[in-house]
Amino acid sequence: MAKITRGFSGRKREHTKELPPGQHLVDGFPVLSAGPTPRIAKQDWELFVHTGPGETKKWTWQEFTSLPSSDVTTDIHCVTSWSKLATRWRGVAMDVILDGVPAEQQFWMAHCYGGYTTNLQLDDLRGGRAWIAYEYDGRDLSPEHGGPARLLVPHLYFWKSAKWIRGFVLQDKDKPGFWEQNGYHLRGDPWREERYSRWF
Ligand SMILES: Nc1nc2c(c(=O)[nH]1)N[C@H]1C(S)=C(S)[C@@H](COP(=O)(O)O)O[C@H]1N2
Ligand SMILES: [Mo]
Repeated sequence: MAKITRGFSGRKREHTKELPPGQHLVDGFPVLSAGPTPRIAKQDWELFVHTGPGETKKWTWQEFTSLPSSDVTTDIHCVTSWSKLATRWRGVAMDVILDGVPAEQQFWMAHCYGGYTTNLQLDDLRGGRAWIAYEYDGRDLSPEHGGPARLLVPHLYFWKSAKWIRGFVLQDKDKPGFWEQNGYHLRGDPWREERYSRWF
């Protein structure tokens, strides 16, 4: 069955491919960083999950890359309105990293090398929809795009996909991260157009 194209614009995909409201496709892969690109050598890289005083899990690069990983092909949507379809990644599912975390531990802050932060709920990090990606398009993730490793949460706007991921800290409630403090939505579902927080 062919898809029905409404109207005739001559522009490809305008009405045939499902994009979230207000989004358009880009060529290439834009780089959006709030500051300079940190360069972290793999031997200095470490990932942590901090749930309380004295309760920190840590992985070195070697330990992290020994965890089971998966290939992910997914669309990504930046709040500045560009989207990219069928991007290819390889990474470790957040289900592996947050294995054993009880459901009550719902609110997390992702922390990055370089200081960027973004808040995420456990329900958005688990269930096979978030990864720590270390390959893009079959190659090591480049520093500009967050290498050695970045968070990938493609069902939320791309600002949630924290580059140069360093770790996760449990929060007692949902608190805004870097962009959220500057007016972006606390959750950021592109299909609901949760771009900005209503308070701003
Ligand atoms: N550490 C860090 N992560 C970040 C950002 C950033 O500035 N610093 N920018 C966010 C934003 S707004 C977007 S759109 C994507 C951009 O990722 P890209 O540069 O790989 O396209 O990274 C997100 N993750
Ligand atoms: Mo963004």
